[in-house]
Amino acid sequence: MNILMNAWSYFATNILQQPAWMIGLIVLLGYILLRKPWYDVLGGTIKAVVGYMILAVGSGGLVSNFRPVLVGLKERFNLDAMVIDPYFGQNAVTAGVEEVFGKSFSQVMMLLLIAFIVNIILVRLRKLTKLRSLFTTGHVQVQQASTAYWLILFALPALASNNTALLIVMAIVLGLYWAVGSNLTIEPTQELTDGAGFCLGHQQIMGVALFSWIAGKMHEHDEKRGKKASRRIEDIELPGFMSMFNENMVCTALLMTIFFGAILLILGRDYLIEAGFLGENASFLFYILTLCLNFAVYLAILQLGVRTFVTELTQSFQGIASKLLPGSVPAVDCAVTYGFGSPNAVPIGFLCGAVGQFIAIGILILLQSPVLVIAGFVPVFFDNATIAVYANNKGGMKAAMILPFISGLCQVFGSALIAGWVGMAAYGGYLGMWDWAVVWPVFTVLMKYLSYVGLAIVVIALLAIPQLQYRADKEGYFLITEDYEAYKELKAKKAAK
Ligand code: ASC
Repeated sequence: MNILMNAWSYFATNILQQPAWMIGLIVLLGYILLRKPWYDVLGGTIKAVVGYMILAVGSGGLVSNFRPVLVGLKERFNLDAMVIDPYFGQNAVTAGVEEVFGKSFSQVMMLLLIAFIVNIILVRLRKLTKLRSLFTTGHVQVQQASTAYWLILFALPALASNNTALLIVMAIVLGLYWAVGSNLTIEPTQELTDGAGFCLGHQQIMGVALFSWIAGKMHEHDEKRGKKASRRIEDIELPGFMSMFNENMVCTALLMTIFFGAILLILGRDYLIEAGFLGENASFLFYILTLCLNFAVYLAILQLGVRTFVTELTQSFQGIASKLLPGSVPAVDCAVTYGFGSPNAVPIGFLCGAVGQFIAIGILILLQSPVLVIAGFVPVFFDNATIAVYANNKGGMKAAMILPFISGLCQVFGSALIAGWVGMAAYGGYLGMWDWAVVWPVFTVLMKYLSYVGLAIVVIALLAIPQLQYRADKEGYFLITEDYEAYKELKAKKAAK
């Protein structure tokens, strides 16, 4: 048993929680199953790992540069507020779970393992479950396991006395959420990427499914009225001086300079020097310009990373999909989608989401809410940019603006309500991503008030979702992951009828 635990812990720390190595392992396994020559296996694996590492440089650079700017608002104005951000959320769980529930954080790692196995089993039984996707983003899965651990323990305290039952119940709910949520993103992701063969395994997967659906409906509605508003961002040629916004780097650099420039001005030179952001004699102007243009730099790096590893992942996964987990696709980080669709959807979604979040925070302040929220960079950027990429693809520019704005409102209000209620706000942070601000609070309410009946409702509802998806399109449902070209032909034939 000890050897097994050690092996698991080695695997979890070095591979599962390091998405670059997890993707590397998948590519390695996939190419071996495809019986590729050893040099193709090695070459493909290296490209996949390096590509993912490049992606991580991009997304990590964004997070480490821009998170302190947003969190600075809390310090600068001495606010007693919680930060909505996955890392602050995880810290809150680490700090509080022992004090509040008398449980140690190490259980979260057990939960991660069992929930991961649940995900694999559900996909393996796809004929029955109709589930087709495997989560591969371990760093995100740890954050989710932490939060789920707290929420479920809060909702079903009777389980606390029996560790085995507790972990099994939690792993079923969490593993089901991973499998069902990522499965919901398959159709919009295949459409966005023209069949790249992956879907989303992140923190806004149900949000992406919902908003993609709404964006599609908005598009239908506009088309019926012959409106132009639903054109995609990439199809809009801006006239005159505005045409510079057609170029993604210029667009990102300008929009971010306006947005973060304003926040940096509000923080003020004195604060930035005091907090160690800015040297005593450094130029404030060039500090702002450099920092803000770095946004465009990191986004460019991120897109390069995506281009480097996506083809390897797509090709090698056919090995896994043909031999180990038939008809399945990997569920990957949301940043991967920024290499597809309109690159300008990314800054636009971020800005609209930020406006939503700031308005919601303003309302919390006006209402003298007991829980105040500080926007965290990860939810405000990665959720809303992702939602915009999908919304733009299905519904055009208007959807890519309105839906992230609504998402921003949801993130703040939902997080304030749930984190205040379950007691995480007192530990300074909450995960804050869309699904965890909206979907998981609903799960928690059901389980808290209806106890095991609520738990049963959550599990049955999750199991029912892929069944309903399958019923809606029996012919295309598995075809879309197995043979995307054939799927497109099928769709075209249906549309012609
Ligand atoms: C998260 C998280 C990150 C980012 C990253 C986006 O939820 O924890 O580090 O989003 O995955 O690429």
